[in-house]
Amino acid sequence: MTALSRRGVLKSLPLAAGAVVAAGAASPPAAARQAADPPFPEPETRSSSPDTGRLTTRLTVRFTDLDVPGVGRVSTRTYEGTVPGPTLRVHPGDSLDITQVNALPANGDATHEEMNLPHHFNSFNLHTHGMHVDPTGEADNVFRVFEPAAVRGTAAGYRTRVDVPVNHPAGTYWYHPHHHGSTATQVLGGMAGVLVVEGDVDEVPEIAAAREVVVCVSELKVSGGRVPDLTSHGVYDGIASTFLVNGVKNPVLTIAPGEIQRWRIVNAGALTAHFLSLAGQEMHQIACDGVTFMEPVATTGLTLPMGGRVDVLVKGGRPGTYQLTGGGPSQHLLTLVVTGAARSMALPAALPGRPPELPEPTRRRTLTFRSYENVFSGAFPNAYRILGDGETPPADARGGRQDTAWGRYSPDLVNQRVRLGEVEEWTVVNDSHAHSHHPFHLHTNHFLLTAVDNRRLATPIWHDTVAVPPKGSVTFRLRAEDFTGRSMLHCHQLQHGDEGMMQVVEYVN
Ligand SMILES: [Cu+2]
Repeated sequence: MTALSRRGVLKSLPLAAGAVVAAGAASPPAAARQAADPPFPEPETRSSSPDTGRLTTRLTVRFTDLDVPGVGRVSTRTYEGTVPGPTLRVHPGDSLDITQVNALPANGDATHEEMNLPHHFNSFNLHTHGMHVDPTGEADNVFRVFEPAAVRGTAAGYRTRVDVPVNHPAGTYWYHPHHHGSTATQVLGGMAGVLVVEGDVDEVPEIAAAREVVVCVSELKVSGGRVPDLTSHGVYDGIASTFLVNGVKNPVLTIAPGEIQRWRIVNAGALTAHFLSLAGQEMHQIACDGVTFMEPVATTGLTLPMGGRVDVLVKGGRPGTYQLTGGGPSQHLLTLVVTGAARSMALPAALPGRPPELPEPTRRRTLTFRSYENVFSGAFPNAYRILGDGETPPADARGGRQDTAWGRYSPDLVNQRVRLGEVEEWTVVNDSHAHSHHPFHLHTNHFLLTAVDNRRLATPIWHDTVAVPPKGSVTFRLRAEDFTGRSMLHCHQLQHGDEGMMQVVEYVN
């Protein structure tokens, strides 16, 4: 096993050792095995102080030379020199206080005229994906721009302060840059990290007894020792994605027969959805997008769109070697080796979940993801748009210009205004051609998915990101709460987002 970051592996040692101890009656063979094999790689962890309830940390972004397994030496933008960045752990009621230093060089493209053409690949900001927190000011505000220190003339960092509400769901979230125009480029270079909110679900005895494993799936686009900037629409077309789990290609994890592990799986990719499968082993989903279910749900496969997370309990079955597969059956993300003395661990019967219920909606809206191909001249010939209520797109977009008003994203334009407390029903339609996936992501509030392609779910599911099937639709209920101000909704195929599939949503009282 080759580590993407030497530092990451060193930091992972105490974690792995702790997991063995926490497992209690680990049999001698299991302990010996842990000592002999390289530990499963985990990102460095930074936790809030139990005394102050504060996680004060620094995330420096710079070009870093990494040895990417199976690819070779790559110069790419990273958080703290690692892919993924450190895992941040907080509790409900805590404060996150992050200082980001932008140690990237000045942007080569000094000016840009059109907001919806990718640009300024060395500017960023910070999004706490999925968290129900303030989207304004110095909090989860994706309208901010963190310029390179070289341009700004000071090495002082940009500060992000996020107060986690005391009733925030405990679960798996993540952070990544969200500067419109450079998000795809930066995430495809590995800028992403896991954010864990610890809480009630972790205290369920069966879950507390289970070894916890972070599975952060990165998607890198590497060519010629670098991750190309998104300077033309097709720049990534000929480059196969490199998928890494915690910075390592197909790392090996061990589990005993009968042992239960709790995996926090994050799709930290920009372009590829995963269809997770762990053939031959039991998998029980306990949370989606950070929100815990009412009870575990046995599953044989899960769709994990870009930006989505699932928490699952995996139960070791017959000894042998198994694969967690992703983009397709041949896409091995992680190797699970079932070995050692059998253990007897139980699944929880009930979970402290959020009930999948909202009252009848009093307002409805429909949004449509639409792509117009070859309508512009230049490096970005396609238009990616979200069309809202009452908007009539041109019958033929051909000949349209970048500055047409239809569905055009502008940070100064509010596309959707949502009143706090009001229950709405939204239908998001994907009318793009058959292979175009558009994951819908809403910032600040979770929504309750009730139907896919007009077929009602037996049990609705809370999401912040959901795959909208090609030529299909999703329907959900939304009740925005607690936070007013301008926020975002967009396609989480991040290249589409950077090319305009993005809207401003304003939460109002
Ligand atoms: Cu899209």
